[in-house]
Amino acid sequence: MPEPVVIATWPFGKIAAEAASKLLLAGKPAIDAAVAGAQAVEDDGTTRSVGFGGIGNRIGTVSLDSCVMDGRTLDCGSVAGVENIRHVAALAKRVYEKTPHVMLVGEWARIFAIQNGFPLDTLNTPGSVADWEKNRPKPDEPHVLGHDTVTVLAQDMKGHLGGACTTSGLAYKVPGRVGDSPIIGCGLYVDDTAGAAGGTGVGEEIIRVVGAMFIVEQMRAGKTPQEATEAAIQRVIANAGRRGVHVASVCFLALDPKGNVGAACTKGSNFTYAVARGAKIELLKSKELS
Ligand code: SD4
Repeated sequence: MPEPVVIATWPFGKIAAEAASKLLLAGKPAIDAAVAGAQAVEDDGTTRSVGFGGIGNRIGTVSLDSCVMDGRTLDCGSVAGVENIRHVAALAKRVYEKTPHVMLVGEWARIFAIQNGFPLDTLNTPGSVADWEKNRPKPDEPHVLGHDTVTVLAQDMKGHLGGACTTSGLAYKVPGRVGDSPIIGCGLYVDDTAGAAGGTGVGEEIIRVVGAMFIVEQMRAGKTPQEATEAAIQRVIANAGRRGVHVASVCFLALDPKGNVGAACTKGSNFTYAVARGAKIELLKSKELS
């Protein structure tokens, strides 16, 4: 029986990996473990970029994006621009469980949440409001790129893959803006027959390369998870060169059907990620490319 594996973005990925590993070691499916891992970070009020305590948009509203995918069946669900609901990864899962659709957005995603028993919640905390006030850009200043999504990829004891991605998106984003995180194929893609991948960083650049799907298809074609994430980052870098813009912070994770993992990011991203094998969890530093 394969040893369960979890890989999750950023130092708070440890919180996710711990919660996900517990379920995997109890024999639960990868998709449920990934959602539980994402939810543990959504519940952590000190993480300024996910769920409760996430940082607000330009007008101070916390608006959440999430998606989930089950590698066994390609079942996937997604919600975007959701306010006042904390557990958006679980909500994204509910979308494919309860409707024939993949994605719900905005006010109607919130109504769907209420219909499904998710409580209305205040996502701002005193700390997140204070941080928002302290760091807010002036109206004519460019975007402040504060970010950090949690993306969780898991493999269960039956060898199946599952993933979840949840975020409050870029800090101070324009109201209504949606990044890569709730878009299947961009922030997350999971297919038992090829692998799982996910991203964090400036969503506009991840969307431009359809990052997660690109990486999974590279693995399908024979690349290792490490090679596949590096190929995606090279493409992000090439795009910036071609467009004459600076290279944004973009980071990718991947997990193949054999339980091998890989990670790569653009220079200066300072990207760390958690890897759990069985009950052992470690924090690793990603390779940076320029
Ligand atoms: C977004 N990719 O909304 C997200 C933000 C993020 O690490 O990941 N930050 O663009």
